[in-house]
Amino acid sequence: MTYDLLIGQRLYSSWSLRGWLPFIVHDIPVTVHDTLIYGDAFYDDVAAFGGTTTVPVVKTPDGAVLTDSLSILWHLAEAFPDRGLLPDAPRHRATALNMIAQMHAGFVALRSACPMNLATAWDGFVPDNAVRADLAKIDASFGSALAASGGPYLFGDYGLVDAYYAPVCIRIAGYNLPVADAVRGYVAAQLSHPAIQRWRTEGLAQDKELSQYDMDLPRTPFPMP
Ligand SMILES: N[C@@H](CCC(=O)N[C@@H](CS)C(=O)NCC(=O)O)C(=O)O
Repeated sequence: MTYDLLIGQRLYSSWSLRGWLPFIVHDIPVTVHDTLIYGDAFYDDVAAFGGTTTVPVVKTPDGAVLTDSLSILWHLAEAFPDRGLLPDAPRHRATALNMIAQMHAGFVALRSACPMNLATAWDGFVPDNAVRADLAKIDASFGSALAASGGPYLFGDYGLVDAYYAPVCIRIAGYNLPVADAVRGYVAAQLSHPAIQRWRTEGLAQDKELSQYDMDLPRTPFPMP
């Protein structure tokens, strides 16, 4: 009953992190396989795994191949309905699913201006209006979920929606983005989670820094709690 998961470099691959976290946090057996985004063998590795052109890719124990983080999470929520992957209350469950869909399809300005980078943080990043608009949406949706649940995660315990927004929290910390106090507290909780700590430790041990993710800004140590 073991899954296989193909992922890219841990310091940089935000979608890989989204696919990996649910297995680790919810104790779902998985064998992790590594490839290198920007590496010469990347597309061959993905194709050999049964994927298309991106990571993460999951092979289920019965042989289905899931080629998108959204289908991976969707499948896991169906396959493990009793592990708290989604909130129990139907209204909160619906809101969590909506937040996951918004992340999958949106936050384009934030994603392109602030690539996920766990190797370093950057000093003096100035968000433009489009990034500020994304941050305002985050303040609103995180703020209302945290106010209703009481935290520490969006709907109380760590679930799929937290996994999906973990790279956003890494961006908020790494670019010192202006967010509401409640969101800053949630970012600290995310970065303190043992699975996130493990992901970064494994990334630092594994990766060479990728120049593709360099910013024209002074570096500062990544503010890991
Ligand atoms: N919609 C996809 C996006 C996956 C994605 O863009 N992954 C990046 C790595 S973070 C990738 O594989 N990039 C390689 C490429 O696009 O050539 C998902 O949710 O899984």
